[in-house]
Amino acid sequence: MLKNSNKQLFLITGMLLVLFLAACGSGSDSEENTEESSGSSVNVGEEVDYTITGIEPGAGITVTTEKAIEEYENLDGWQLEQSSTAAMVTELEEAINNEEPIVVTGWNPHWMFTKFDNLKYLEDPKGVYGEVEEIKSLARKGLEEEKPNAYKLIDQFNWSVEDMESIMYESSDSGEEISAVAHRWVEDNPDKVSEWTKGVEDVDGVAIELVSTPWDSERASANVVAEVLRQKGFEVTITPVDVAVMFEAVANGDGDATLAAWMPQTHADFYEDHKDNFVDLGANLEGAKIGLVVPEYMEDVNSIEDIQAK
Ligand code: PBE
Repeated sequence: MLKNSNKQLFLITGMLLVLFLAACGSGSDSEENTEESSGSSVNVGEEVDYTITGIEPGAGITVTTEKAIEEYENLDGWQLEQSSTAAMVTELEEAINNEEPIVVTGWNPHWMFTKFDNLKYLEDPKGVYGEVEEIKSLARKGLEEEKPNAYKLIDQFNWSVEDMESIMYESSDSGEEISAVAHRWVEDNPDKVSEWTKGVEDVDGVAIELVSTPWDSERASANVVAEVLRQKGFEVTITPVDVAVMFEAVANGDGDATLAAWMPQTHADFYEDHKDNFVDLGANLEGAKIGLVVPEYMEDVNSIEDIQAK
């Protein structure tokens, strides 16, 4: 009996504590809100510790963000926290759940804009991140002569942001592997697939290596094209590597092709370094984008220039 009433007491104290803390929390929240709405200087920089939450060190958007920090005077003293896309998304989710400020590196196609429907790109008056990006296919020199059917198929591969995102959403939603979802996408989209395979002859076990990057967008495209190549009789390997290694591999012939070159801004430096040593097959997707992204509740921050210097 005594035990039970003790438990109850704990329970009641616990509940009171939760209520008390919740009241404190909402109190400080509304204080913040009044400060913001009264237009007084809420220093977002200070609140986020002058840190942009970024992704992997090997990403093009990481290089581009380092450039932005150099070019925008108001980003003086800011740093880019580099970790992984998964860690960045987790931090973004936590910030959104607490309505706290956060500045992240973001891009489309990606499911982050569906999962969080309150994100906005910051204006970029200096154009560091560019307007729109396209994703290009690059082939190694000699591929056209040596494996003409693979070259033709890769050259004809072309799809939309919505196509790519549908695979990314489905996989992030269900937890199913991108390769499995991509496989199904190929079954469900015979019209697109037949455009890509027009004039492509079947082969018997010719090996082909696609070099790619490890992001979901690129896993989607690589797996879709790999599946179509396999249906044509190719033995396909997908090798996910850093952006720098991907460009090197296509340039020195270690890999046959990539479907993952983001241009004209994201991978500009890598492209420039190697452009004499690969064949540019043009865009396979148009309408991609990269930039700095914040939640919409950061109402006073609409442009990169609205961020305060340290
Ligand atoms: N991304 C997604 C990559 C390309 C694909 C924007 C994170 C990057 O290199 O930054």
